[in-house]
Amino acid sequence: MSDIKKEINLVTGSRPFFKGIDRIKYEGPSSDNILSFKHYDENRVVAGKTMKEHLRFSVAYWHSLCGAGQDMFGGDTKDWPWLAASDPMQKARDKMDAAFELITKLGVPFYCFHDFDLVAEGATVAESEKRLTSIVEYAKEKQQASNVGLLWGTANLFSHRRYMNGAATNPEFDIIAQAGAQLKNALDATIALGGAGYVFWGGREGYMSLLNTNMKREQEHLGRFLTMARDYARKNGFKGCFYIEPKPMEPTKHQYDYDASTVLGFLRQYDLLGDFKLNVEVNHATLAGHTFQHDLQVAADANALGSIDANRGDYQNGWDTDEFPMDLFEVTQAMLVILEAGGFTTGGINFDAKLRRNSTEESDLFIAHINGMDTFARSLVVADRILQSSPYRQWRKERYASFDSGEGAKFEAGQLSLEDLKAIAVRNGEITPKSGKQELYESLINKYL
Ligand code: XUL
Ligand code: CO
Repeated sequence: MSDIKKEINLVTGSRPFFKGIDRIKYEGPSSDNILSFKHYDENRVVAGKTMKEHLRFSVAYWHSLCGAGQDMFGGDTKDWPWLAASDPMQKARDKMDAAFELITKLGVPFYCFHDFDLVAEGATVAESEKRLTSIVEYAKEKQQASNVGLLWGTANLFSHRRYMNGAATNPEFDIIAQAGAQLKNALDATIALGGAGYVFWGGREGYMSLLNTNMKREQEHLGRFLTMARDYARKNGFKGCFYIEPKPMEPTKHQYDYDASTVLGFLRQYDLLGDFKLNVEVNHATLAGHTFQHDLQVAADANALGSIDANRGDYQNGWDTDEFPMDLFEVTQAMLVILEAGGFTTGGINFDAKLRRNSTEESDLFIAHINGMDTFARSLVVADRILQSSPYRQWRKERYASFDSGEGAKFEAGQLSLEDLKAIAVRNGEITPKSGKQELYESLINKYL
């Protein structure tokens, strides 16, 4: 038996869910095998690291294992066999068998979950905790056998009806306490599984109408809640990174974590920047009216680019469609920012993306991930070549050359007054501005793609 087959049997047991699909291998761009990588060669070295080390891919439990096609207009469309059991613990184990089979066959090094993706919430805090503790033990065995790690954990503080007015920002204290209990257990699970990170996405941390909302008080409560989480986790040995995942709207009308810039202001205000970075999601940035690369750059400039949720919005829709990424132009521009920022340390690329409702075969899950991984791998290579061999950085540097010496340098150093600027302007007379040459930069990306 090959090593890869042994590894898979160890992880999935004797009952594979993805029959007929073997470990996905790199076969190169000329291969016609749909179930192979054309660009992602995990051992290929780019800019001093392997692709696997650079990209740190992760499968999102909620979309790929729990989602079965339900939307606002209709029920499930996918008959995933791992969701068939009626007993909650059996279902949780089946789901985890399927998860680790999918993850190891894809050769993805990480996964991410919400607490109740792993196992259904119980009727009481105690029952939920018991279920979670039990499935975490199972996950530990799976991680050890497969060498797959937890990129980050999180708590689902937005689905249950008790959170309809928010979790940490709920106007009722008793609901904040419920959220705290859930947060504590999710942190315990993340710590037990050696999570490299812990995410807060404020699904309902926001408001629908200002008429019934004390925004200042709610945001102070959020600051308190995050501080308590940080203190608890650090006290209990969590060495990973906390992330906030910005999103401007949906499900609430106004979310407090609107975009990267808003979140950075919040983290500064509550003195949390030492422990928190950002988990930037493509489709959230675009919902905020930005490009993905814009929010990445805002985070990077504050030394807070932690991790990303990879997906793609629909150019015509105004909501969060969470499609698998495949836009090379967009992802290449993102990889330029990520590489220039020094790449990921604790973070990685989590596929927070779902199959379309009418993609119903098990193999579709593989095809979607393979194409997403190939898109990032190709963009990594292109971005690295642009940075290493093209005049890109030099052009951008030269655009600001007037600040490198003389009066421009004095301005940057704070050595000029407004009166000085006036004297310089009078001396110079009218100036002919230089071309921004946007199209030239765009053509460079096309050349290297
Ligand atoms: C929702 C979203 C979440 C977070 C984790 O838009 O992106 O799945 O990533 O709660
Ligand atoms: Co996300």
